[in-house]
Amino acid sequence: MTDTYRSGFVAIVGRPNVGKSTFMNRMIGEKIAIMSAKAQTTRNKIQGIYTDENAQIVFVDTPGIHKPHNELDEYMDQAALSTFNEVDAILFMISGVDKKGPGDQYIMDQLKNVKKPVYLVVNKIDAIHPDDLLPLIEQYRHELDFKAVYPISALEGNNVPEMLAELEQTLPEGPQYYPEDQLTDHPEYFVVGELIREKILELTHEEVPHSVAVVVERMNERVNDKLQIEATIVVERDGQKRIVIGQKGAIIKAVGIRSRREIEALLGEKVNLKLWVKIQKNWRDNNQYLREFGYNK
Ligand code: GDP
Ligand code: K
Ligand code: MG
Repeated sequence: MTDTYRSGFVAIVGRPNVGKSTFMNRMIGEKIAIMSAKAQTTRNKIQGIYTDENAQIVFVDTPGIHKPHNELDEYMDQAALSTFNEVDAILFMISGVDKKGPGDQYIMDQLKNVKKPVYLVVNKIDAIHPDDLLPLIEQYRHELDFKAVYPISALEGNNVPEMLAELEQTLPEGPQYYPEDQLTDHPEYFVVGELIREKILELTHEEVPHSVAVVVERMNERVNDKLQIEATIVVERDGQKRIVIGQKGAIIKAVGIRSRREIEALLGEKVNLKLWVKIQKNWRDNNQYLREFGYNK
């Protein structure tokens, strides 16, 4: 393990059937992929979380990018673009066995306006002739300046570890947003945290960035048949704290009410939810703080 732990959000985009789900399942394992399907935010769906000793990559889906052309196009394009500009990197996946189609082109056209690094991932190389690879890549590369190009096979795994290793190196220094053991042993901690985070994003109208973290601290005691859940919302700046709390606590109260309803539905029992908001400047870099808040690193 290296000194610097890295973490970040990576958007994975591509038209249907290029192999996005296959790729996620290979890296994350079915259990977590299925579980996190419940953990949707309004704009971004967490597809899966990859964690190793050096880095954590949170893969997000971008709903707008898959929409067909209609009167909502402009709005959806804007939503997708704002997502793209919030993540740390974008994987644009194409299929090596298919010609470039309108679906691929549509996505690439949107990516032209994005300032974050875009990687071209050519999937299904197990099924193509090597001579066909370069001409295909050129069709994309002459239109967009990719940070790197990775030919992979999501199905068989070729080049996937190499791609991950390079991707990790481009991520910023940061904590394990999601504790690895809780993901596997206590998925409900993670799902509950994500539900709360989703409500924050919903109610703050995108003013609070993805760096907001929700740490579920306790969730095992029952008082009067109500499960006691305590969670801390961690933000980096005073302004973000004010937004999350809202006028006379209106936002945090609404976050609590909406979250509790969904958590009760999810867990099938009555819940008493307590929320705190804490500011930790540059908390992503502060290891002492992360230990206090239950992160592993
Ligand atoms: P998605 O719609 O982008 O999520 O694509 P899927 O992951 O559902 O994959 C679509 C189809 O492509 C499925 O039949 C997969 O088995 C197949 N597929 C995905 N990755 C690969 C690959 O690396 N090689 C080959 N030969 N087929 C693949
Ligand atoms: K599919
Ligand atoms: Mg899929």
